[in-house]
Amino acid sequence: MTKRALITGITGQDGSYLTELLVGKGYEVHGVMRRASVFNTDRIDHLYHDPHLPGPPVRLHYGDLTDGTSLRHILDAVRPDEIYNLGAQSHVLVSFQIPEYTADTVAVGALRLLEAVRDFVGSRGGAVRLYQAGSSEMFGAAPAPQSEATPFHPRSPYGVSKLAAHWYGVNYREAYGLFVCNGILFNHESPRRGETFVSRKVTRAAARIKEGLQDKLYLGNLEAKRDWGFAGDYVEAMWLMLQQDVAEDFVIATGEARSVKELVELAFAEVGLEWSNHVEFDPRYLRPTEVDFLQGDAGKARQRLGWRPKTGFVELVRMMIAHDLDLARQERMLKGAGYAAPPRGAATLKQH
Ligand code: NAP
Ligand code: F7E
Repeated sequence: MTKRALITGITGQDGSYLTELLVGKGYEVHGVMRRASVFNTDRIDHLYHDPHLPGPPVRLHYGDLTDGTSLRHILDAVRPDEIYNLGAQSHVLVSFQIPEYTADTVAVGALRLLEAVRDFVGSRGGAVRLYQAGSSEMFGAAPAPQSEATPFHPRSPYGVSKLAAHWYGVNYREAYGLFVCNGILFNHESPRRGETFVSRKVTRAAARIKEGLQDKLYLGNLEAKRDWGFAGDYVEAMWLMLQQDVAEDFVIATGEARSVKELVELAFAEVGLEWSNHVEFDPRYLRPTEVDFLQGDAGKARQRLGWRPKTGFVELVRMMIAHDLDLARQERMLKGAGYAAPPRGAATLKQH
């Protein structure tokens, strides 16, 4: 029997890698997509295609985590075996600017989905397994290294909302016996990472500066430390969690922490530039409360899931730089040929 998966946030970084993984495993994949005024499927265009033609079984459904009715309709239509709740307003600094919306998507959105799943399981008698995308931001100010046993101390509306979603998951597991796994994932990046997260902002800028398309990169706090892994490795852990006999929560991390400054040094060195000639401080990128030091202990995932990261920090940064150099070169060539518009995904001089 072909397994059916439903992914919220399928158009995001993790959604695209998870779709690739599940299609490769023979799943029929359904995704919840938000309506936008422009196409927002860049990351999955290579997987999604005209449903009238043969090809990978990927289907998209309009819906939103702020709209419980849409989630219920999609559950009824898809009847999934596994659900991956990846949809979120996932930017920490932006969560200080739109805290209510962040809570509505991240915290109440998870609750809406759990309620819909509870009713779906109750009325249809089906077994559904749910993965909830939790975050190391829930640890916030808790001392490193952080594991499943570390008490939470979130430092942003995003972190607080993710923590509420985490506890909703635990509660629905205990109260109703739902199969819910909370993944507590530390930062994971890739060439598909959103351009306003620090890793991609840095690799994109280093590449564009190298190609003469910009001169400066404006950043906030360079001292914060993060445990950065590769998104492609992390989606495998999500899938593994749902294949266990018992639903549990797992920390997923590399166990190595680097500062933002180390990331910047490495990225600029990769393109043969001295970072200090190009990087400037802009207080706009500081957070009202910062998370200083995240370093995960993924020992439980190693033992129970047999999961370990395959991609190291240096390899990750090289992969991202190589991708962003390609984009920057395309942009430079187009400009040289008199085209004003940059290629899709190459973005503009704007720094968010
Ligand atoms: P991302 O690239 O920002 O993708 C977020 C996805 O959620 C996008 O598909 C987005 O749609 C969708 N979305 C936003 N608001 C929504 C709403 N109201 N209803 C339905 N969908 C909505 O995030 P990511 O890096 O792939 O992360 C995936 C999940 O893991 C998120 O929940 C994130 O908070 C969590 N997480 C990420 C990391 C990390 O380091 N990447 C670490 C821990 C946890 P659009 O494409 O239309 O914007
Ligand atoms: O910031 C510092 C910033 O925005 C990392 C999300 O995926 O991972 C991500 O959240 C660090 C912070 O990621 C800039 O202050 C300096 O200390 O790349 P980030 P994040 O906040 O760690 C967690 C696990 C998630 O769950 C989230 O969804 O870099 N920093 N200067 C900067 N950060 C940004 N974005 N931009 C700067 O200019």
